[in-house]
Amino acid sequence: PEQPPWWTRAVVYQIYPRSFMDSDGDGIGDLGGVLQRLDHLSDLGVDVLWLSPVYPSPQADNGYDISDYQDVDPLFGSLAQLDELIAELHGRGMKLVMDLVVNHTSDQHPWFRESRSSPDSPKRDWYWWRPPRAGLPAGAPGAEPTNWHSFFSGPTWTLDEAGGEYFLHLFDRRQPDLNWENPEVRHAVYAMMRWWLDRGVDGFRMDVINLISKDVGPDGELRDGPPLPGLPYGDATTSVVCGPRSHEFLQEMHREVFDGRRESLLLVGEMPGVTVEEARLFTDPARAEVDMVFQFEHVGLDFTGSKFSPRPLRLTDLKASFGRWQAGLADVGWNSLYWDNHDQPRAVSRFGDDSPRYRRDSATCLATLLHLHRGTPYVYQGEELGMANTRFDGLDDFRDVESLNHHAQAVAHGEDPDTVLAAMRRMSRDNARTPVQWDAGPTAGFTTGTPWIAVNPDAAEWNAAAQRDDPHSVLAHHRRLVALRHADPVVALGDFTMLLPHHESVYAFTRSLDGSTLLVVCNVSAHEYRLGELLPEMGGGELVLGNLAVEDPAVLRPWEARVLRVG
Ligand code: ISL
Repeated sequence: PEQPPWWTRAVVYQIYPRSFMDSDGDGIGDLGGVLQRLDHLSDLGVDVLWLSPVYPSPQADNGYDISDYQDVDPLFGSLAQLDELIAELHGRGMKLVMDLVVNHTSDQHPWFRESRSSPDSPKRDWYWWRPPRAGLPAGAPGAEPTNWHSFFSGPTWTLDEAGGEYFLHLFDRRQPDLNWENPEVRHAVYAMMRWWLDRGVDGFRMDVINLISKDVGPDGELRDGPPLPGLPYGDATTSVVCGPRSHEFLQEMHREVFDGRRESLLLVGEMPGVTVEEARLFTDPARAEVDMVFQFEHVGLDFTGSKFSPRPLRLTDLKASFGRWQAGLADVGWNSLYWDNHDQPRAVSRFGDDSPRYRRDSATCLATLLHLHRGTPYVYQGEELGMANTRFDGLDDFRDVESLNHHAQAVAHGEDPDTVLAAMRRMSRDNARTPVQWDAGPTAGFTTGTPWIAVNPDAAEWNAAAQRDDPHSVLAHHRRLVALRHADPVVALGDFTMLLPHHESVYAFTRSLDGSTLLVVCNVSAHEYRLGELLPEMGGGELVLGNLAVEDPAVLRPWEARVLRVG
């Protein structure tokens, strides 16, 4: 029988370089810092490093606005250091996955500068240029070519005064969308990707890759989306999420870039709004598109409409969602598993309990729950330390373009500034972007200078140095989870069966392979439960891994998680 792919047994660690480790004292993390901290990754046992963008960039969106795809920004170091990183990782048996941001470039990319220079530019059609809406003068209210609302607030169109036309940007106006309909664009991207693979990188995390195909009519027309309540805009997603040529483009990319070297690579597509049915198609190995996708359903359960309208998560909703994804990709395709990344608030604050009493226990409980699902787990820097949301006193403490744009738009539309700020404190991406807490020093050991965003005030207590040799720490628990996946094929490959789908606090499931079964029981609450009452048929079992010392095997304590061998 065919060997399962290597990444079924792998754990990926994400580095957001700006916030990981600063080696030169400018307050911004860099590749030198990553190179200094590779022992932390080896110690954790992870297999792959996914590095968020380090390419030259004006940093309007912290590097997700790229002005040169084939170099390293001096802010982060040099190409030589990247080569060193590849060699160091390979020497330690780890792989490097680069971020691939090709739905859009920076507005400072030479391609866009040239495209913008004139309607007759040979690169004009590399981006989406459109005249004002029929009958309206350029710049008039509502004259944008479509009514689409940007992911980062405001319209998705900005007028270029000089040329009199609008260009499309699904994100910030400094991130114009590339026109993937144009084969020259696609082949330029493929050539760049081959260049990176030839340099030794082991794959790509493809940023918003399910937005590259826009639903464009035969004459180039783009259509308005359904109105968004309370906003003068319409919903762009119906026209841009998993558009008509998404699969075709990814298959073409596969043929052009990955053929002959696919087995050793990791290809993960980040796909906001993707459904489980679409994900099955994207990750079916026979179709040769990507290995797995990042989906967003489970991180969309604790708000209504916009992420800045938060509400509490119901555990039963989480089970229903994860359960459908586990079932939907059981026989075909593969899941990626994550709580945290650089776009999400910290999981221990969001889904756990970051009060002193339960912070360690809820962080380890959530980690166990996630890592024991079927799929490839992703650990985001600091998650393995139980890093939590930070304190934002006022607007000045925020850095992120999404948060700042949202604040400007919401306040302009008459929302109460205090309410807007309260939602930002809870949901802002900046919660994930505070410096990694290495030690109890004044800047948490992150920099000798002034950090670009304030260190979380809890760093004196919550840091890597304090946890490294403590077997009870969140860090030690993550180490055990990674080791378990490596050691036990049931964790990597076993079938998933959800138990207790309607229980509001206890998350339980089994994983089975070749007659061997693991039972996973996680108490996602501060109440106590009697195991015998919950799962009477599942008595006994040998404890394979747990997050608390078991005092009474019959009692599941607050935030306790157990993995038991029951067959
Ligand atoms: O962050 C989000 C929700 O708060 C998402 O809407 C996010 O913008 C979306 O998932 C796309 O994310 C990716 O592309 C963005 C970039 O800002 C993100 O950091 C990146 O992960 C544009 O490149």
